[in-house]
Amino acid sequence: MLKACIFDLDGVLVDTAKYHFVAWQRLANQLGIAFTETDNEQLKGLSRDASISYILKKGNIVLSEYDKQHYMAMKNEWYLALVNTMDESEALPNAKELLINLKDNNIAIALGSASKNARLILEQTALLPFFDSIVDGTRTTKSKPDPEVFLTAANDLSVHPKEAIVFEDAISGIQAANVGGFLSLGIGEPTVLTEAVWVYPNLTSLNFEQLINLYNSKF
Ligand code: B16
Ligand code: MG
Repeated sequence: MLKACIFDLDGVLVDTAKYHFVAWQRLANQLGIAFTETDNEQLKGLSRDASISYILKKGNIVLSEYDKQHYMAMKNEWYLALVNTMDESEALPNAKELLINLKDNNIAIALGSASKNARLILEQTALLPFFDSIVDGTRTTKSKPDPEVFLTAANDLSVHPKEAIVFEDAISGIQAANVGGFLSLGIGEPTVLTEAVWVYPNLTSLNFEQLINLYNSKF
């Protein structure tokens, strides 16, 4: 029986990638490294630490751990200034409606995100009250494709992975869901998210009834 839905944040419920892009590009430029939209795509779903490592590698720059932490903190300050301008209108289409619809039908709801800023973003976009569990970058030690983030969420909700659908926009997130034994629903391009059980371009056509039908079709 479908008991829970676990949502990734960036790329599924909100589009914070555009703010990450501005902040990472500012940092990269300061270090004399070019940073394009294509680079930004590569960072989707990666942790902050893995993201700066990608940029430094691109620029052939080696930094001490101290300097790395300093630059990461600087990037995060710039990013947070943008996040603080977010409001309800930045929840992606049908995100709030779907969460309400799932809640009305007693489906438990969790967040499974790599972001250490997840709670603030949910607050800004007024989505926080819908979540029974929030598993973010402050609660995990292993990055996707490790299933830790989703397994922790399932544990919080006292459900078995088989009883939950994971909504993800990143390849690594889909892999994490699959490895953890969840049913994965990709948000994006079927040609990119080839390992997802189902792929939808966004949340707009999804509702409780349809998710139940999709879920039941697998058992
Ligand atoms: P922060 P998700 C991820 O969010 C983003 O996709 C990724 O680009 C970002 O580097 C990561 O969060 C860490 O974010 O710097 O806020 O801790 O897709 O897992 O919700
Ligand atoms: Mg994402």
